[in-house]
Amino acid sequence: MFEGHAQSLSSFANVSSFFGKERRKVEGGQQRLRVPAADAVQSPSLEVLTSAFGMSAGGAPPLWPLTDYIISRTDIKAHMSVPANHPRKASLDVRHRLTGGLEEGIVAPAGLIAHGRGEAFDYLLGERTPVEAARAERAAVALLLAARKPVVCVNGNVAALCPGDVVALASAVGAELEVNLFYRSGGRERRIRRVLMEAGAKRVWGVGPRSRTVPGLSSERARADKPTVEADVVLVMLEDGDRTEYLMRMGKKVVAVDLNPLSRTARKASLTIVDNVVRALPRMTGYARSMRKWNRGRLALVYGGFDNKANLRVAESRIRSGLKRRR
Ligand code: PTJ
Repeated sequence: MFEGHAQSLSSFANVSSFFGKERRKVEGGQQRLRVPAADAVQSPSLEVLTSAFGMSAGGAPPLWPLTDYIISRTDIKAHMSVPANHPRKASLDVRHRLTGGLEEGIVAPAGLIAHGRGEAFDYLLGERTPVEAARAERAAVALLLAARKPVVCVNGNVAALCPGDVVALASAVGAELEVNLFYRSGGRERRIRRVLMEAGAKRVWGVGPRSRTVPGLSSERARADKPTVEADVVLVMLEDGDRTEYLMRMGKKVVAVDLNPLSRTARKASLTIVDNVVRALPRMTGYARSMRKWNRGRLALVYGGFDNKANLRVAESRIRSGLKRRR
């Protein structure tokens, strides 16, 4: 939730038409305003907003954090193109997929923070896929190919960063695609489904009201759809928290992609890939294509011989030595 003080609004303003379901009257003075974050990202242009508050777009905006946020959306657009010779172009281009995704109502505002955390780890990894990550990716693909009912879960960050890659991987391993969100709203679910369909998905689950099908889990991530409920192997990406543990309590194997080897998800998953999702997914699709015809016995040799805890220790020590290298 966004919370802010509406300080300089002189008259009533009904914000419900802008921000969806949550209807609040805002009076002058220091009244708290609560707006669902997921709906705020669908917010109107600055002109629409300011005229509704009886101001011109050029006039002084209220001291209102949400307005600052909307102003910054216009700045985002203006600064999206990075010169070809910029030394950090690749990294900035990836960032802009997220800021663009925020603007389109796909990425949750907190997704930008999550990405920043990932970037820090990636920087220490040297922004490339180390050998232990490649090993984990190959083992994960073997596990997914051997699964009876694999599912690939997609959140806002993944949908914005690499929609084509996630669709290609799901198709290469024969997995269902399911939207699973921490900051869940019907609008975000539908927009993410649309992005995946545009990237070539035939069917996307996880859209529409569902009961909480992951027992014990209290966040919105508990609203799993049929493929996750029935899955034997679940691929989760960029989602630290407790869902992995609860899925494992349901008897599933969980594959996690997470640049932080110390995260709760990375530590609890059956198989953890410490790599940037934008590099991991295309590489995994390549492995899947080369292993597609392997029988279950041969696949089992690959994932059965993989030691997740030992691999995580290598990933962690690489990041620690990355800290020394960068000094
Ligand atoms: O779209 P929603 O509503 O489901 O919300 C998604 C976010 C990302 C906001 C939510 O899942 C979240 O808050 O995630 P966390 O708890 O910050 O965890 C994200 C994890 O992913 C962190 O451990 C990051 O280091 C890691 N990470 C971030 N970017 C990448 C990444 N791992 C791999 N590749 C990345 N590009």
